[in-house]
Amino acid sequence: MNNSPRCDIFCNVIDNYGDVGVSWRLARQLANEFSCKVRLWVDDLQSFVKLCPEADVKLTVQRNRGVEIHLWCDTFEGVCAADFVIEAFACNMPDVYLAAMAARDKEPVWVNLEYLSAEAWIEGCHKLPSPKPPLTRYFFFPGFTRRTGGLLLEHDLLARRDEFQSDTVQQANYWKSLGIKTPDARTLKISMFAYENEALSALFDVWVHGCQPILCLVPEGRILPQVLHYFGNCTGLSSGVRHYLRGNLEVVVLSFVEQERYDELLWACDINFVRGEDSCVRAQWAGKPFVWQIYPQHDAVHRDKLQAFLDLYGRRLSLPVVQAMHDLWRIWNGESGGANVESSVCTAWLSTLTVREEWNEHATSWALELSKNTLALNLLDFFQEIGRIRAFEIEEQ
Ligand code: TRH
Repeated sequence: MNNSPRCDIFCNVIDNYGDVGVSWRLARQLANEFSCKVRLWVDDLQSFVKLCPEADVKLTVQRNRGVEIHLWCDTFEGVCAADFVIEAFACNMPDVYLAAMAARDKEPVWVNLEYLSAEAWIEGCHKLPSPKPPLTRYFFFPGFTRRTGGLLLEHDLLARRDEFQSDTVQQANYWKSLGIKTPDARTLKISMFAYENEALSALFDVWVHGCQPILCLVPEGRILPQVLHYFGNCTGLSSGVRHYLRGNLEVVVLSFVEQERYDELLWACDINFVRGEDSCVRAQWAGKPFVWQIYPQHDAVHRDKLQAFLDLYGRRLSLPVVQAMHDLWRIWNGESGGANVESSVCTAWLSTLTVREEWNEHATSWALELSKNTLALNLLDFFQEIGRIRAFEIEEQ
């Protein structure tokens, strides 16, 4: 892109990996696909290094994948503000930096990149200005419809996904890299990236006693203690791979991998359990059925968000698929409505298996449709749009 802007992205890590995950993905894309000079200011390098293991937690400034990564510390003395400033998730920009923005001859374009939601109201708030004299900040909402900012998608991701999914050699190499022999065709492959979850042991019970072999791949993380507890806290080590077997269920624990490699796990599995924001989007790009554990919020607003997504995603699905999906997702999000979790999980899971073919087809077309509206491109278009409006206003004066 000609005249690519210099971009600063600010990220305050609250907990988990979603905030830094989105910021890092966006930073890489702006730098590598649009030739922007990008600085990512992040206040927690310990979390960052999980996604980018080559990074060094001791360095306050470093370069990786074409991005300049800065530890966001208290002093911003002498800093020059960029042309395009992206504040991730209303993270409260430092005063010194705001002063540097105000001191520029040409006011930077400043957006607050919001959390992802499928709720209808975001269409009305997307791109709205919020004056912060002498500056103006704009709300920018990622989303699933054309009237929102869209989703983060690398230009070649779907092509790489298709190549992987149609190439048995790549898949065999992938399983080998995990230290696992290629699962046979009968085995249902499931990835499970999740928070603590009350329904886990009931779901595992169904899988243990089911008639189809299940390989469940669990990246290290918050659900792991529950998984280990289910298997009696034994070490489960065999040839360097942590795996557990009971009945028809085999669980393999995976190390947390760098961000670019997580996609392969989603592509290789038949059903993906994901959580938060970024992994949920990646599961949609994988074009496979998925089960979303939404990030729980104190005031329970996440329930409306979950429902809004279910409504949107389910619009073109037949009633049995919608029903199966709703039931399973609700249980997985702690909303079994007081019903016995064991029996509801069992019913919901069996229904899911019967509708899998239609869900699979929908997941593929859904990904294709979403791919027409991408966040990084929309952000850059918005940068240009504001530039044009401001130039026009100056001419008019
Ligand atoms: O970590 P999360 O639970 O993040 C959450 C949400 O984003 C939530 O909206 C936010 O408010 C909260 O944090 C503070 O889930 P998420 O969003 O899926 O982020 C996980 C990131 O980790 C994602 O970028 C994918 C990446 N990842 C890897 O890089 N390697 C791995 O092995 C795995 C399992 C994930």
